[in-house]
Amino acid sequence: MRRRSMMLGTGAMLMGGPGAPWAAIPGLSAALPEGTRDEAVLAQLPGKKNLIKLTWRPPNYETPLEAFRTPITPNDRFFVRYHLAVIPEMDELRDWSLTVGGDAAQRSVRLTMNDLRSLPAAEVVAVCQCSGNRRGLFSPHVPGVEWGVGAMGNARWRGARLRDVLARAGIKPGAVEVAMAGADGAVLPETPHFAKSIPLDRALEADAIIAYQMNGAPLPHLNGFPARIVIPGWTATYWMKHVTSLELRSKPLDNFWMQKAYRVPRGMFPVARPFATQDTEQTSPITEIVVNSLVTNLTDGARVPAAGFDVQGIAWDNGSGIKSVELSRDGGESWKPATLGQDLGRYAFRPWSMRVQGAATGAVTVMVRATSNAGAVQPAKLVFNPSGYHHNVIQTITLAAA
Ligand SMILES: Nc1nc2c(c(=O)[nH]1)N[C@H]1C(S)=C(S)[C@@H](COP(=O)(O)O)O[C@H]1N2
Ligand SMILES: [Mo]
Repeated sequence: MRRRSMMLGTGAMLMGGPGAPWAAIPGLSAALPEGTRDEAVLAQLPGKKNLIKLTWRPPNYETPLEAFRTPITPNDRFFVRYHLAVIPEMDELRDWSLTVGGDAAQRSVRLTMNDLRSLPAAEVVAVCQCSGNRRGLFSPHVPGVEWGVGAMGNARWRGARLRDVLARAGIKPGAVEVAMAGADGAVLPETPHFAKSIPLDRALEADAIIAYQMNGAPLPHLNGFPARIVIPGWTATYWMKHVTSLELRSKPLDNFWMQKAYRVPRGMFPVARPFATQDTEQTSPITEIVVNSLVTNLTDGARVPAAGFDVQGIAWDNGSGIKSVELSRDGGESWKPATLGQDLGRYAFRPWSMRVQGAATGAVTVMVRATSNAGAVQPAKLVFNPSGYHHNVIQTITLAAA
């Protein structure tokens, strides 16, 4: 497959019309670094409606708050994140095939899209969330893409099971990881190609898929057309887009993206099942999503009627599912349960809502915290880590009641 740069040039940018100043982007947090706020604009990538542009090359665009009012995030509002700037065009991607091999494979095979579609289809509704979602809200600020709250989305993914695809190649005893690489690449040959690995046992679970559909449609170009990996409950760094190779490995993958990036201090974020082949004494690879929630109908400073108003939002975790969402109006002294909405599956956004009544006029502070079925609860204080991952501190918004 030839590699050439996608033309996200001035033409595409002009389609978005003039940029809006940050204050005009509803829900964009005042806590973001000043430079990020100043430069953030609403813009349209090809095939997308307005997203919040953070960087253009490579494209890093997040979903505006209003698109989270439905528990399924529409394809044309779904965030876009790339590490490297050379993204193949659609006509090149239509020639797609997938090679499956590696030193722990019995043979090397190549699958076309027809092969993939001939395997039994599996479906899962799951949150795709960047490890660095909300990094821009870290205090003190840390380097990296300064995401607000929208480096995530929830979709219904449909595709073939990874284990059925791996079975085509045959798995040798001694296989420990499956490495994945995509069709996008770097401008400079020195830059390490983006490749990631997952533990073999996670790859063999029934919900790990190679998706060719998102919300009933082919994957959008910039969300991984024609096929991407979906590892429900794990952060999106493992959700390889435009996936073109799978490698069964008898040894852990030791590239930059595994050994240096996407790591958290060991023990800081407990997980149900460790990714043991990638642990060091000091750090672990980031894996499972932490429990989190987001208010979607109100933002800091919003005017509300003192007589009564609704607070609505979503909550999600690593797949244990959401047990409860609670609101506090007294700084966290007492909590009242919100009503949970439609359950789209344990890996999905869970909508919730609560009617607040009898607020005094003036400033009303509302805190929201979610608890998972596994018993994890959002922390009162940010769990600081140098790469700015797993931001899930309890959200506090102050409203103006009149
Ligand atoms: N091929 C490829 N896949 C990738 C990436 C990438 O840069 N290239 N980035 C990963 C990261 S870090 C994230 S957060 C998600 C973003 O998925 P999206 O762009 O569909 O929202 O894709 C993942 N898969
Ligand atoms: Mo990410």
